[in-house]
Amino acid sequence: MMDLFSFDQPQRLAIAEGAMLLGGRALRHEEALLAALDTVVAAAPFRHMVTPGGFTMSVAMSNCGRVGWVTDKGGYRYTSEDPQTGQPWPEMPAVFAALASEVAEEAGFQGFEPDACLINRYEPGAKMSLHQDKDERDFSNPIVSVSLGLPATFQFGGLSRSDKPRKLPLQHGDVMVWGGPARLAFHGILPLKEGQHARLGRNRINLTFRKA
Ligand code: MD6
Ligand code: FE
Repeated sequence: MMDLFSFDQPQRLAIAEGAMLLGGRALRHEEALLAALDTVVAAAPFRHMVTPGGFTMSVAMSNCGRVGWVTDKGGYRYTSEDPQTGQPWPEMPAVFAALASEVAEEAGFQGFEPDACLINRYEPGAKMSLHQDKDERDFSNPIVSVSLGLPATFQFGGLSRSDKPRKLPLQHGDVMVWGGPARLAFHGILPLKEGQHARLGRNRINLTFRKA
């Protein structure tokens, strides 16, 4: 049988104008990505941030890169320091930056140089409600999103919150590139199902690369 998500020829799925799923695209870098991830979260540990409305998020977060995305009672924003340690966010590992830039190009977005990588950790039950990524300065840059660990169901909606979202399964190693007319689409993650992943145990990790 043909390997659907082979390393050489990842399955490319057009989700919408400007949004593409490259199935298994990160698998060839699996070991390097996981090692770099360990280094980053040793310096900037996962924490549950609070929304401006006062709710503690079920997803635990960290960041690396020149700036990192944070939320607290003061709002959503990018900061150059980790508010928890007072230190600059860890540098973006070379393997992260290279993957994000290569995959963006494969999806038709040339010259993507992310300066922020938000790292999301989901345990079973954790979810991300429908939202738009709009805290960045320039929406001409795409977003590159790498899924690792337990599978999840991604919801992809339209430009209006009330547009009924499509459901899309995301697996370990899948990469989504998201820009152009899809850049401000509403999206979210349904509550993670219970499971065990060979490398990441009871976790799903998502790396979201952006130009802040
Ligand atoms: C997640 N991802 O996959 C959450 N945002 O855990 C996002 O919120 C996201 O995957 C913008 C573009 C791609 C994404
Ligand atoms: Fe998002």
